[in-house]
Amino acid sequence: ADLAYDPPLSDTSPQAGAARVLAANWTGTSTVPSRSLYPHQWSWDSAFIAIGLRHVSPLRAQTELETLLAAQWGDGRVPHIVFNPSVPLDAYFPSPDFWRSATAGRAAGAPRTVQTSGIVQPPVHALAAWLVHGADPGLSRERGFLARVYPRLAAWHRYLLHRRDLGGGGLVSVVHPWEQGMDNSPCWDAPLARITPAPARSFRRADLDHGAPEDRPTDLDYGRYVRLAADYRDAGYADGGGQFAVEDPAFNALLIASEHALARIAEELGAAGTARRARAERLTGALVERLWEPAAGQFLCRDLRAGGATVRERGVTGLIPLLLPDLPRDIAAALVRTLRGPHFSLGDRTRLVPSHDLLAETFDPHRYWRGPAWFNTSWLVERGLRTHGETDQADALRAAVVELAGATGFAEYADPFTGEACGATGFSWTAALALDLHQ
Ligand code: 9YW
Repeated sequence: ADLAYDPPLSDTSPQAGAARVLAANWTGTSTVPSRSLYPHQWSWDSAFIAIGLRHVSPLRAQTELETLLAAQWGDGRVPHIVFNPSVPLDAYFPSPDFWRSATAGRAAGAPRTVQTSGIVQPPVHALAAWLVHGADPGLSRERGFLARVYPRLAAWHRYLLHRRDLGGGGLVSVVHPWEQGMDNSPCWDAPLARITPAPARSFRRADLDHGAPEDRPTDLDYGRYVRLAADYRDAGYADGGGQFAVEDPAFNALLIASEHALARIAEELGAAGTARRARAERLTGALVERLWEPAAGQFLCRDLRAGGATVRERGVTGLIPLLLPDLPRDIAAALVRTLRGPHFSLGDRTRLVPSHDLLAETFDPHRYWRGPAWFNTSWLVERGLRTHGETDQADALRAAVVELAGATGFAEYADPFTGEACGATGFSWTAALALDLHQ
């Protein structure tokens, strides 16, 4: 196997287009989410990218995950960004001189040789590693891929389960909206409202050099993101003391799906997967007990810094647990009804899953995670529909992902009603996941 692959320019199919996006965004050891907006390596992006990349280059897909995991901290956390030292500091904010991982993260075991952020992103990695292995088991065994990534993935889950159970109920909390991956979701409005924003003049937003301001988070949002991240850094990235702590359905569901994948990986390596399966079951129980809201027909976030109050906003995050095969049947059925009902209107007013409740006052069809449809969340919901036997709806969603990814030039996100492209184009996870669903 070879790291090089060259999608032929003469091939005008959407799959070849997707493969060309991934080839153009490849740096030699990993893939940037977007050449313009996000010129470093992002954690959950790399997991989704590897899932698509496995169809065109299993070796690149393995390398993508290995590069990310090589930047793991001593305490087990996998940072949300691994910085590329050859990219100028002002190309992205917050840059390495903001996070100061090597010094501020010393007690938490930040790596010395590479600069990273100090927060995390959703743990999709073990799931990705298992899927990547399956694309070419021969190459994977020959390279000892699973044997090398398994201990790192296990330490990553250990960090989340032991250092991030801030509510004491068995679930993991995120300590920053960037950790959950849906930066400006209305789900964060209430928990963020308590945070004093950092002064606007204390930082410079590089994202506005590339993105339309009306499609991006606001300056007030950014002030609060910066304050939270700076406080975490100044506490040496120690967990437990911050002003933001939220139990999120998607983050926890992805951990559970990855724990199931880790059980399979352990078995493939000749060890027992039983303890991991039992843990995944316990986590599923905790997810249902703490975040399921029968009256809403979906999961909702829990705000630990408001005494554990339920966040009343309906985000797409609350539908993603559909991905779990061992979800109680009545809950899976209710989630499917909610997806098709007026709040998300899948198959009726929308073809991809909107990131937020269409009926909410906070809904905005263009502003980032406040309404637009994203391809990664649609991929996760597609997997959930298929897992629970909703084949027709899964097929329709799959077709929409493949078609709209190509039609938008592999856009970062899209207007949920019209499918019009928003944000950057040539976006890696859009290309990767369209390639995956095309198979
Ligand atoms: C930012 C890279 C990341 C994604 C996040 C998305 C965005 C970074 O881009 O955050 O600077 O706003 O919200 O989920 O991983 O694609």
